[in-house]
Amino acid sequence: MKWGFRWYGEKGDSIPLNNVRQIPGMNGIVGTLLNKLPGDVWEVNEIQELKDSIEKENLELLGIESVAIHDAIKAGTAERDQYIDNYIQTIKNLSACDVHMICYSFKPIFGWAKTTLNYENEDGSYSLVYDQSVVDNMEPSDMYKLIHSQSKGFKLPGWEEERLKKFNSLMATYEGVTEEKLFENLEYFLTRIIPVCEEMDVKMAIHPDDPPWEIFDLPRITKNLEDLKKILSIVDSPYNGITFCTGSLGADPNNDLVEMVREIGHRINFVHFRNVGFMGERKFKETAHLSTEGSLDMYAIMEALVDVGFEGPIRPDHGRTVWGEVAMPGYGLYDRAMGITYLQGLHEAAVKSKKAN
Ligand SMILES: [Mn+2]
Repeated sequence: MKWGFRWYGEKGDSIPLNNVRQIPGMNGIVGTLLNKLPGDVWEVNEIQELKDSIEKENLELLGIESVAIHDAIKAGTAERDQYIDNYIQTIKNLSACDVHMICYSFKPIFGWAKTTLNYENEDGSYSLVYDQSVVDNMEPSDMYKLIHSQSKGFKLPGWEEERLKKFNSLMATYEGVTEEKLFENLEYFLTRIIPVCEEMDVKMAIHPDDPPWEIFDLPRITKNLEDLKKILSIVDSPYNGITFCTGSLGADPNNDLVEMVREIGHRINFVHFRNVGFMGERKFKETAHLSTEGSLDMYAIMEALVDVGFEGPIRPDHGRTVWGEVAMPGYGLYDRAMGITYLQGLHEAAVKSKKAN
């Protein structure tokens, strides 16, 4: 596995790359260009600049998270072809810079949602929490206000203010887009881009829904094993793969993560590793990464990944905010560093126990 860390760039992240470099066993960064809006072409010189800044610290650019999909593609409007052309150009430009993995999601409007970004745990650390009962009592547009009021001034991925300004027209864009329609639009997109990905050696990795159920009546098509299998069958290619996000899929207790890895592990192109703690019906918090701190069996998941021979990039996903750190909610240095050290330990144990048996 390639051990990675999500990093938002010199201007967008509070954490100096050198600090990431000091985490034991770290191989690289999953990076992004924060100035890019969905639909923009990522130019070679911009990608190269990002790559150079990472390589200067002896780290590798393991992939991009995310190259966002324009709403015209997701909603299937008349302008989609031009944006797919742009996307294809970005794939080619990434390949020209020797970058080979793109994490993306295909979710209308809300990429991820939480209701509390700074929930205080008993030990004084802070977690992100999702509570469906809060969402049930609010308007979709209020979700933006709720998230922004808690972002501590950080620009949060997927909650760009530029999109908020166009919120009503965005909602209108998705009018009539059912789950079936959204799936067809993904099919249209993948059918066009995957042949290019194959040629360019760039692996796509779709991120599951967070939370993995419908919110505000917007369709969701990456919620469970059935959904993911359906997506993988659109184009039967290793380049059409998934981001296995344990915290997203694991928020639904009906999702058996070990079974998922065993069934579709050969198509996992990227792993997000984090734990969640169930607090009630459709209510959960993002805990520390350890199995004992949350509801998921992290060792069993790691063991399954080792068993299926996963060799791609893996990173600790959202952590708590601890030790008084001032950081983007979910993306502090300390708890994610503890998280990756723990998951490297799980990995070593799983590999050695497999050899012993
Ligand atoms: Mn994730």
